Amino acid sequence: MIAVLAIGVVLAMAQAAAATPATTPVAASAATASTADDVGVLASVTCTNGRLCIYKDTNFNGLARRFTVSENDYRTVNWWNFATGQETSDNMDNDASSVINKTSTWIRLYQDVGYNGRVICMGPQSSVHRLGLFTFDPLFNRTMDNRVSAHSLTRTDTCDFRVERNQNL
Ligand SMILES: [Ca+2]
Repeated sequence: MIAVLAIGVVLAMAQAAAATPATTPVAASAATASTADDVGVLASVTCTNGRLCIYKDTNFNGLARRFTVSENDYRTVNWWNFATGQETSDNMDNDASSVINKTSTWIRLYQDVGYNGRVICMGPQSSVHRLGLFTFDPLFNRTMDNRVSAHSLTRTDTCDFRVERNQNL
């Protein structure tokens, strides 16, 4: 076992040396125990097949909501707390940070209510762990994080950003 690990480290070092000489081999810390912040303390609801799942926090954490139909105004839709099984009084408008599309269709997320503004298109079985990946104004670092206000499972508007079928960003 130790010999196998040692070979793995050597190989990792050789690969690292070929690309970026200063990197530390990842294999060396493989046995490190999990810490509180990476074992799902804040983990939210699982996104089951057939649903579009919107999460308040990045990495599919925190308050969330699951959908099977379109919603044109997040000001009128509240987050759910899946840890308590209760709907909150906190509305979803301009508050989403990650999304999973487990439906069998393309879905669209909109910057503005009424299916307006910039559009993120997501293929079937795709996900985005951080909507901040989608920058529309680099100068002022404005992104799609905390900006989505509606979604559609049926519309075909032009995409400003795309996540392909089965792609996980
Ligand atoms: Ca918005």
